[in-house]
Amino acid sequence: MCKQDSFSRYYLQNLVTTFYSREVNDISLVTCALVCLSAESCTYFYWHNRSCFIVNAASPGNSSVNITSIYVDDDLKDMCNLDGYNTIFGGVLCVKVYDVEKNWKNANTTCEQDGGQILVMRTSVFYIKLEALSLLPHGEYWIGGHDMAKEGEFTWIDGSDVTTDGWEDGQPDNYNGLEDCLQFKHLKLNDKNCIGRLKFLCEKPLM
Ligand SMILES: [Ca+2]
Ligand SMILES: [Ca+2]
Repeated sequence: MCKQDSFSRYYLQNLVTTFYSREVNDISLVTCALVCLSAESCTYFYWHNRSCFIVNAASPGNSSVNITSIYVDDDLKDMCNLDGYNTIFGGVLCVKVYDVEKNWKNANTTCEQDGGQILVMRTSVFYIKLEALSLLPHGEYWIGGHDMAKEGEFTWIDGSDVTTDGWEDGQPDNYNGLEDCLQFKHLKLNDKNCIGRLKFLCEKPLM
């Protein structure tokens, strides 16, 4: 059995923009899989119309492509089941639901101590929300966005803008002028006072 048979294809629920480290044109799917296997660090690859995009999650490149599916090495997809982290998106990202309640800042510190950060629902990667649903009971959880720098302008902690239609009706409302942190509330986004104590979601890369 050839090793290239060990890749599984995962279909994404949205069209997703991803950065890639290398593009190889005019090769077959099997050759693309072999390129990924022999690459220094290939987290997953995307192949379409004989174009092969090699993605290194630890070192994203500057070029991006819109993808509808990914191929992930089966050997990788369960690697983050350690210490309560679950694989989502075919194992590209590891997510943990922390069942203890902390304020937003301490929640993020806990995630950093795990080698990651409080969960970011990236603009073009809002699919993570969809993927995460199977992990999440309805409830309230801190996630990695805030408007601490400028009132009303929410950013993720990686610096990217929060651009999503996933807000709860009437939110964000900066209630009482005190709400600067983002929570995931019954699967919708809401701004909430950062000193409140909630369960929270952490993410870390597969590496
Ligand atoms: Ca605010
Ligand atoms: Ca609010």
